[in-house]
Amino acid sequence: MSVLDNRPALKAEVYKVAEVAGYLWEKGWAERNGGNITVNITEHVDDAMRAMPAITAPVAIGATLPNLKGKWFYCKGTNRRMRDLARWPMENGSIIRITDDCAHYEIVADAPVKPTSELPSHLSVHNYLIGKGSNYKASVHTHPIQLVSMSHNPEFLEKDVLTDILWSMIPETKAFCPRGLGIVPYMLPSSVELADETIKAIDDNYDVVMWEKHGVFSVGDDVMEAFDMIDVLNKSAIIYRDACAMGFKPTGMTQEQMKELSTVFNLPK
Ligand code: 2HA
Ligand code: ZN
Repeated sequence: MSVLDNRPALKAEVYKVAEVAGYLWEKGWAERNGGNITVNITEHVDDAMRAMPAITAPVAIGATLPNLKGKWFYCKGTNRRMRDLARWPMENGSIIRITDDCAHYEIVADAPVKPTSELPSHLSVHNYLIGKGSNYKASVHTHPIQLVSMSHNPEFLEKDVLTDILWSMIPETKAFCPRGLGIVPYMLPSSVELADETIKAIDDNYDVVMWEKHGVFSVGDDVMEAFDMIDVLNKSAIIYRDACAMGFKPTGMTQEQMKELSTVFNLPK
């Protein structure tokens, strides 16, 4: 028995996470337990689910997040592997609800799989998104090889330098990641400071944020959207790398060509 049985909409959301987890592993972005995914599934929770007892005692989130009162999330489990989650999402992740004090969560289904170590960042971001009235439901953190490599060059970490390089590699990147790549300087993984800086970057109008020398964090309507933006950015990083490997620095599209793209496709930047 699974909480997903007879709940096709909820099951579809969880299985989208499983599909993306498989892509992350295949791309080499999810070594061991690397990366994490959370999805706000509150819209799929019915009365029978709301009546289900918790299967763990409440656990402190480490922050009070007022907009999460009564909200539910599917979360990848801490120390679990994306490649396992791809096949068995409810054995390597769990469904949690936030308690009424907005400072704790409890696991409701299917098994007591403790959520991701990056829960403070993920839940703080969901709290921020709800507060802003955003439709975004999913957040993805992963370790895309070529993007992370580029974050080891301090020149690329100045505001929008990396965004401009990546956008200029291929028109699709600006079209499908139109807000670019925000930068968060290196901070201890799982820390509240990292969560706070990530929110600042999202508030600065980025949907994808680079965590220097660690990985990226992205938000979107659903987990596929959040994944696709990282994928197009990393594609550009590969093109940049391959041009350099061929012995030249790529010229990139011109500023005029990128401006034209924004005008014709009505892009925000
Ligand atoms: O979940 O990637 O940043 C493992 C990580 C922590
Ligand atoms: Zn990580």
